[in-house]
Amino acid sequence: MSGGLYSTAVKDFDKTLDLTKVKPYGDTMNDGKVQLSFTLPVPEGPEAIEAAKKLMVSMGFDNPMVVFSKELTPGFTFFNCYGSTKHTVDYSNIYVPKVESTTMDMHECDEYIREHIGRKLVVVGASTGTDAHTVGIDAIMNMKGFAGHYGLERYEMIEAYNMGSQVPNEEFIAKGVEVGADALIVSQTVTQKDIHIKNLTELVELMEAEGLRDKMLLICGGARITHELAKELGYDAGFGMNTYADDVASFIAEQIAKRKG
Ligand code: B12
Repeated sequence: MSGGLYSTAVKDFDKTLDLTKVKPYGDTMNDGKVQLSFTLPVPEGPEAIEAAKKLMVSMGFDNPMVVFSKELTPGFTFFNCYGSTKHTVDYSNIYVPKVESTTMDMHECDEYIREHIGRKLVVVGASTGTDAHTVGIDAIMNMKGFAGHYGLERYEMIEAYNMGSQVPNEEFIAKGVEVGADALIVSQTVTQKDIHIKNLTELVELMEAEGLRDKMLLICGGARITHELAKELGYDAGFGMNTYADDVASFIAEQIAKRKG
C-alpha cells in the first residue's frame, strides 16, 4: 500500500485528492496538466503545429497547446506542448518490490561492520561486458563520492576494487576470487536490445557453473535497473537511479552479518 506522509499532508489541505484516481498536478488539484516535448519528422509551420495538437488529442490530452516549436534541421520540427490528460492512476494499489534494508551513513556502516562482522568487507565493482559507462560505478565506488555521499573506497571497513568499464564477466569473477570478495557489484547503463539482460545473465550463469554463486553477494545497478528485475535474473539486489554508496554498503553489511549469524 502506497501513500505515506506526503499524501497525508496534501490531503489535509485539499479534500478533492483521491489516491485511487490521481491526475498530474499543474496549478490546481486534478487539472491533469502535463508538459511534453517531442519531434515530428515534418517541416516547421502551421500544419506541423496542427499535427502536433492532433497527436496530443490521440494521446489522451484535452486542450492541447503548442507553446514553442522550432525546426531542428530541414524536415524535422521540435515542439514543447501543454495538455490536460484524461487519464488517472490508482496510486493506492501500487506495489513496487524494493531492497529491504536500513540505509546507514558511512560512519554508521563502518561501525556496524566492526561490531557485527569484525573484519573488512571486500567489494569488487565494474561496468561489465561492452558497457563503456563508468560514471555510475564511479559514483558508488570513488573515494570522493557523488552528490555528497562518499564512495565505498572511503569506508574504513570496506576494501573496494573498481575495475572500470568494459570488463569481461570472466575477468570480473576472477578478480572476485583473487581478492576473496564478499560482493560483486555490477553497473549496467546501456539497455538497448536488452544487452544488460544478456550480460547480467551470463555473469550469474558463469558463477553458477563455477560453484561460486553462493559464496558472494551479487548486486547490480543502473538507471534502468530495478530490484524486481535483479531478483528475476538471480541477483541478491538491484539498485536504480538516485541510489548511493550508503544504500549498497548498508545492504552488503546487513546481508553478510546475517550470513555470519
Ligand atoms: C555520459 C554518457 C556517456 C559517456 C560515458 C562516459 C563515461 N566515462 O561513463 C559516453 C559519451 C562515452 C557515452 C557513450 C555511449 N552512450 Co551514453 N550516456 C551518457 C549520459 C549522458 C550520462 C550517463 C551518466 O553518466 N549518468 C550519471 C550517473 C551518475 O548516473 P547512473 O549511471 O544512472 O548511476 C546512478 C544510478 O543508476 C546508480 N548506479 C549505477 N550503477 C550502479 C551500480 C551499482 C552496483 C549500484 C548499487 C548503483 C548503481 O548509482 C548512480 C548514482 O546514483 C546518458 C544520458 C543521461 N543523461 O543519463 C547517456 C546514455 C546512457 N548513453 C546511451 C548510449 C546509447 C550510449 C552509446 C551506446 C552511444 C553510441 N551509439 O555510441 C555509447 C555507449 C558505448 C558503449 N559501448 O557502452 C543511452 C543509453 C540508452 C539505453 N537505454 O540503452 C543514454 C541513456 C543516452 C540516450 N538517451 O540515448 N555515454
